[in-house]
Amino acid sequence: MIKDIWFARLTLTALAALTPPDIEVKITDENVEPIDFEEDVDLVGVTGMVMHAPRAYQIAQRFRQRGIPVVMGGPHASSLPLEAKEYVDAVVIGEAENVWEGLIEDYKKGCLKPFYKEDTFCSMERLPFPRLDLLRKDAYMTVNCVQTTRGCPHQCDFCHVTHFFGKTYRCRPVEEVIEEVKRLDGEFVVFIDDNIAGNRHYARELFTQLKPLKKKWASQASMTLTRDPELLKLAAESGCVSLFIGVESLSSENLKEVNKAFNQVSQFEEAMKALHDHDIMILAGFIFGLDHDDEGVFERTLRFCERNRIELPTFFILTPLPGTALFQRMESEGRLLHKDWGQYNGATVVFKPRLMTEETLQRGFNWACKEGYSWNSIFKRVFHPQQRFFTRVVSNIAYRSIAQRTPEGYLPSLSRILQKMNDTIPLGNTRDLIQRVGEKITEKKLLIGQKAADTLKLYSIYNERLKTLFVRLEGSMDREGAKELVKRLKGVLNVEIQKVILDFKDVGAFSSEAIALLSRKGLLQTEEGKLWIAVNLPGIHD
Ligand code: B12
Ligand code: SF4
Repeated sequence: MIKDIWFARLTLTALAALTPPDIEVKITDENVEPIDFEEDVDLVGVTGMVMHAPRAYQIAQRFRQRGIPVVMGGPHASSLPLEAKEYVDAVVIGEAENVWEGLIEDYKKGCLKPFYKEDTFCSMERLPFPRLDLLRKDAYMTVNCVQTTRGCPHQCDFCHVTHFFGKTYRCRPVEEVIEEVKRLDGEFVVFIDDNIAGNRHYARELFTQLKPLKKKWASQASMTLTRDPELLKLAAESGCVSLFIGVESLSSENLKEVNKAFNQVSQFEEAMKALHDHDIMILAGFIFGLDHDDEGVFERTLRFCERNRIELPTFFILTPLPGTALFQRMESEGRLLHKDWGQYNGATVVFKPRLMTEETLQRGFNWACKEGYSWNSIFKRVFHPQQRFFTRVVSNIAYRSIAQRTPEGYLPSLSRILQKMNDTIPLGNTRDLIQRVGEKITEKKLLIGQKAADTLKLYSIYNERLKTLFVRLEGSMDREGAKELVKRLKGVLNVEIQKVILDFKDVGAFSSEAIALLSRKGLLQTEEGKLWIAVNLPGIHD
């Protein structure tokens, strides 16, 4: 038997609980056991995410060949019901709670309809407790899965949840959740919610009532929870030992573009610290391949995880799932490589990235998965005095065994260079700085203040497709700063980079020596076609 390191799926146990008691139900989870295609059954239900669609259709075909009708539901069938209908007898679009009994009645009468869909979301009150008795308990890390809420108040571009469960955040009555938790064996529970802290008031009540049960629990939450010290403390006191947090990207531009600007990059380090201060283990999700990701993203992200001792980093390749805003955008831009759903698994490139090639994205992702679970990286992330040190090491070993199966990857050659390029250059002499002239001069002065007066920050991004390095400069520049800049830029010049664009817009002050040096080295050229192109060049006055 295959042992699933994950927790059991709630989908089919929830569906079994909705089934009238006079009907015998059997659950087969192909993650942990093979399907018996010869089994004597009357009706087959299949579920699956997008990546499971090809397999779900094969399974349906095998049973239908024997004349057994098949019903399909879940994220994929709900997003593409017409496609699913070609392979099955009936499709349940969306939640099953309000349609499943009716469907069974129709089946008994021999008149299954092609589609079942309720226009409203179901009530979260009095949901029957999932039929955990139908699962092979020894096959999972735990079968204690409970759902407290559905939907999410946010609407991230790449996420399927809001489209599927609605923007309205629906909560089960706390007392019903508590009753369900009380009935579970063992001390550990997984709340499979997408965002357990999506409603502060509800979460407060839930955590308060969980406290006396003395259970330990894990779940998912958005980063907003880390900005609420009172709620975070309560979560920890109620038994929270680990949280999956969708960090997604270290670039504000990326986060803005995918409608996740509520994740504030400047607060990430603090957020991770807040979780650790409560001894909450962090499972952080990162997406590679967003439109502002260049070749440096893999190493940058992994080093962030190591610096912040993120216990279990999980890397995904951006995947446009049908039904999401991202899918529509990618499709309208002609960037989808194919619609072979089996490859829409978060580990395979299925679209054209903007700043790098498909191959670089795939190899860089593979590198991050493997390197992230190398002993060296595990050591950096978990080796610090912590109460649950043992759990952290054991979980890393389990993740490492999965990471080892990732195909070989490599770090793109420019990655290291890009990290170096992005380092801040400290200024030695700020006395001779000359303020830049421009409409935003006063604003700029305030913005730069004393902080930027003694540094020059470099933000560079490489477009592998255009073979161009874009460098945005921010702060102020003296002769030493300019010298260091020239040194770094010359260092990046290699066959791969064909053009460097320097953007001076956010440089608030220069020394005249710095300008002279840049000009002498040929870095202030503005003509197209040159190797170096300077934009937003400084006008200065003394
Ligand atoms: C817990 C969870 C996990 C767990 C366990 C997976 C599982 N299947 O339980 C883990 C952490 C392993 C996981 C991993 C992944 N997950 Co996940 N996961 C979830 C989560 C949060 C809850 C699933 C759940 O139990 N829901 C509760 C049940 C009751 O709801 P339900 O499954 O939708 O079922 C209802 C209806 O859909 C319907 N129904 C469903 N199936 C059927 C079948 C029939 C016959 C009928 C009649 C009705 C019916 O009836 C049910 C009751 O109403 C969902 C988000 C969500 N809120 O659903 C994401 C979600 C399912 N995951 C998602 C993704 C993308 C993944 C990953 C691919 C991520 C990645 N890139 O690696 C991996 C895949 C791993 C794998 N190999 O399967 C996406 C799927 C999107 C899509 N369109 O395919 C979701 C929707 C989240 C999202 N952000 O978009 N996941
Ligand atoms: S916060 Fe998480 S669950 Fe909510 S929409 Fe964004 S990605 Fe989806």
